[in-house]
Amino acid sequence: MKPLSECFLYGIVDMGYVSRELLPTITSQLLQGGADIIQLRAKGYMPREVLAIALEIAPLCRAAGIPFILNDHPELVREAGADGAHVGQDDLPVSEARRLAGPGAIIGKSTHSVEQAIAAAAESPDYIGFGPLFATPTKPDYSPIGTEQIREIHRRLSIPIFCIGGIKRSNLQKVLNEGARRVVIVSDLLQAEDPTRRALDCRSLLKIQWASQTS
Ligand code: 3NM
Repeated sequence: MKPLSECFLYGIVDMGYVSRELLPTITSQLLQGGADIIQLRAKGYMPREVLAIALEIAPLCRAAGIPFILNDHPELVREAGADGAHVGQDDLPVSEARRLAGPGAIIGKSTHSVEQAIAAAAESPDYIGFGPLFATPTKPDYSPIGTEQIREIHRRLSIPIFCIGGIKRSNLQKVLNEGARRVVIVSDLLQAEDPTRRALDCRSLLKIQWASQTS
């Protein structure tokens, strides 16, 4: 499985955007487009439904060698054949999520400010999300935090940081210029006419940035 250190484009299959029937198709499209890590986000679904859906997605990610993460539900990680879980600020602490998900699981945590990111890092997640950078219909109740603190948070933390929230192909270069290295993109990939093409475009920008930073 691809290590997190090599994950730059994080795709979320969000059931707010994709019907259950189309979920495997869109997951495959994102994988073909070079998504390095996939999360299933099924807000409002019962745990048994999340499990059933996850069991359809997990083999696709496994075959692609890509980590598969559940939004919430660390207790389902093993049964679902997932590789980890992502928790929010109001969810379980990282240590509890890790205990439920079992040994070796990837645990990520959402953060919405520099202070939260630093506090979250002290819980030793495998990665954090940092955002929302911009206003987004995917998480309408959250105020955007802007791009000004991206560099600071990368200076202060050494774990993988995935910038998130309102990131699109059209503003990705700006986000990268502001210091982001890894991003989560949800609606811009899921609503694209050709999600594979859109993911490939985003992935190539991320790759160019990554190559320039390491050369
Ligand atoms: N979490 P889009 S922002 C799921 O800031 C989620 O923690 C966020 O979707 C956070 O790419 C967000 O469509 C929505 O804006 C990201």
